[in-house]
Amino acid sequence: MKLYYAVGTCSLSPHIVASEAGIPLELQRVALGKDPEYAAINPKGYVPALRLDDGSVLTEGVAIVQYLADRAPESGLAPQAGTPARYELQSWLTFISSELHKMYSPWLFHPEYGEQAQNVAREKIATRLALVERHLSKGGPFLLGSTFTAADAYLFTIVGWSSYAKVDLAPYRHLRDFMNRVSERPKVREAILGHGMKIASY
Ligand SMILES: N[C@@H](CCC(=O)N[C@@H](CS)C(=O)NCC(=O)O)C(=O)O
Repeated sequence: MKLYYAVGTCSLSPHIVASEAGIPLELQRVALGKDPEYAAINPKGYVPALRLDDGSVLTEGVAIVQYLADRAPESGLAPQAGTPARYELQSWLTFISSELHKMYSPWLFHPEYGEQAQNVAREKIATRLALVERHLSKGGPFLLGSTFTAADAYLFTIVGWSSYAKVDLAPYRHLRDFMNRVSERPKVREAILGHGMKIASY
């Protein structure tokens, strides 16, 4: 399988899931917006995309991480389809995608939107992070409890943008503990470095 990725982006999330699942990935770096060949592979133009072994291309991070996790059910990265725990995973993945990912990006990555719009995005993000903080304060240590899942990989990836996006994580002690805990996992570190990124502490 081949992962189309770009440094510093949400394509880190499927990379972490593959690494944790023990699935070897061929990696192809994409120059976002400047790569006509990639536009033919994924007409959406963005990363991530996953070339499957049958040659087809799967897009959307939330679908890709579940596809990868389902290739290694013993990893626990995604609970079995149809179980309440799987719907809980999907609930978190959707929350991270629509309430966090798409609040950080594009809003906080494009200064041309202006400070007022960016501050509105930061306020929204703060209410969402407070919710995650309350959830993790109940013990966690991960979103679904004791097992690291694809939702943790995605949350880690997006919250990892906070310093760049000037989102202050100081009020969220449990979330910062979570970030440090995840970044200490050897397979996560492998994925971060393989993605051309640096390991941070929170
Ligand atoms: N809905 C997509 C969004 C992916 C996305 O926002 N990718 C960003 C990087 S984090 C990107 O490639 N942006 C470039 C663009 O939109 O052209 C997903 O969740 O996979």
